[in-house]
Amino acid sequence: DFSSVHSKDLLPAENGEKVTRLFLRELLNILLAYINKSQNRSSKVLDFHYPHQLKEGREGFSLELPDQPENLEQLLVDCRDTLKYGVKTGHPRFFNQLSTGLDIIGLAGEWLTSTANTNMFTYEVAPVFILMEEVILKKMQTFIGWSEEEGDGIFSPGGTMSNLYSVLLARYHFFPHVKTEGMHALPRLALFTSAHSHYSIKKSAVTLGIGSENVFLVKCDERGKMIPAELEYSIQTAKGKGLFPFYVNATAGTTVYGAFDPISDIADICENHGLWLHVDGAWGGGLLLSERHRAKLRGIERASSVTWNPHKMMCVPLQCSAILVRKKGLLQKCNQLSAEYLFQMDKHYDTSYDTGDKTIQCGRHVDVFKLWLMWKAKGLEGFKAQIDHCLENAEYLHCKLQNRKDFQLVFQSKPEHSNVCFWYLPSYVRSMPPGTERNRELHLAYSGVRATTVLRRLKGSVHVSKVAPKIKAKMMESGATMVGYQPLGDKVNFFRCVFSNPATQKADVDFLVDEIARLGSN
Ligand code: ABU
Repeated sequence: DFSSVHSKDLLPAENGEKVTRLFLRELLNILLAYINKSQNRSSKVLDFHYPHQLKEGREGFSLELPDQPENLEQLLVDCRDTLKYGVKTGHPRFFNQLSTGLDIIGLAGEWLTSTANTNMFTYEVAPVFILMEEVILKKMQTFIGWSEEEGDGIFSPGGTMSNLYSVLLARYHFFPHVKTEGMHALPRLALFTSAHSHYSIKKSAVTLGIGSENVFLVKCDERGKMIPAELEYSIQTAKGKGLFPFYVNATAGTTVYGAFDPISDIADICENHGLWLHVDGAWGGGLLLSERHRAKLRGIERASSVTWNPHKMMCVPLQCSAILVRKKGLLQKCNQLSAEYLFQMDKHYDTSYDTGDKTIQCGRHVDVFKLWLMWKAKGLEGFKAQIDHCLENAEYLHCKLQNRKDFQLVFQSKPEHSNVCFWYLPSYVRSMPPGTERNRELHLAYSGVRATTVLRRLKGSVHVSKVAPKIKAKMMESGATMVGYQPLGDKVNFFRCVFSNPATQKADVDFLVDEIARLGSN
């Protein structure tokens, strides 16, 4: 019972060791119970509450901040509640995000990292972690295919930030004086990325003062891959308008379709025009570790920079994202400001290990240790096996949906990554023969256009409008599974199932399909 104990009684309080141990053990019990529940298929993925319900503190869970210290018993209750109302992203039936799963070694790594509570800016305060980062980044560069003499990088707070680094570096590479003179000294820059690429490329242009209108969204084929001829056309168009093309992003594993842009063909175009080629492999980079799948990234070794998020396909606990740069020294030159209080040049060790000045941050979380520890625990073989397993699950779902009359795949071809995109078919759509008329009805049912007409025709069926959002709402309220949906281009809302959790088995895939069908037909 911790009801008469407060945080002031914990270490560094005198004689605080025993109560500290007891408190942390109790917390550990809470976390272990949560971990067990996360892996237990009979427990829910989430216990959904609307924001006002959580804010009201209806079930005794208060978000309000007190003036007086609360006792440790209350803090343990708060910890339990925080987990209770959260989403179990490690549950084998959580398919909602690209980053899922709960790796126990990764978790141990994160605990150690928090306990060490150090900062990644200098060797002085993070000697072991800095060296681990060097080892891991080198390993990743080897899988990209850069030579021994090439390669640099840094862990950053997520794929969007890693992509931001790529645009920043490309701009600096062509216009080093931007660092001192700013954007006014530059021509109007243009960058190119596919219509299916992640919005972070456009956000980078916004953040860096390049402007969203100067981002050219290159057309994709039906499968979501950038069409090289369209890239060439976009570059010519930009030049014709007097813009200065400097950067192309090729995506290895698009967020929704999981498509891989043809990197080699794009690299040829970049070479011809002298452009920086970035590969956003935030999602697909992990496939480099798999013998079965790495050919999908053919040509990546020709990139000037690569984003790779081990917190996605490699199941490393959030966050763990790397920006890898082919040209050594560029990160440092681009970002270095040599703050004298931190990066003293007269230190008694090799100050190139004070990697913090390569970054646009000052303080930097240790993201590398959990990955390093997981690599030790699994070896390359372990990562390969888990990645192959996730893609097998996607193939299984794809194959299963091909044989179901109540589902329609968004594209028929086999998944390239672990994304499977599909519609659930309302019964009246299902009964129609495939073709234009059926597609039109599907569109109406999902988009909610003419909902009342459809409603009259269907006499109150749930499928009258916006099918996916309605199924998703019911799914979250029942809490047994979670999968995302979105529209894309001319495609009305469809489900996107992604697999990155090695704990997911075929029976979980069966469960998801049956659950969507159950919720859709009720
Ligand atoms: N940064 C992309 C993450 C998107 C997703 O998890 O669906």
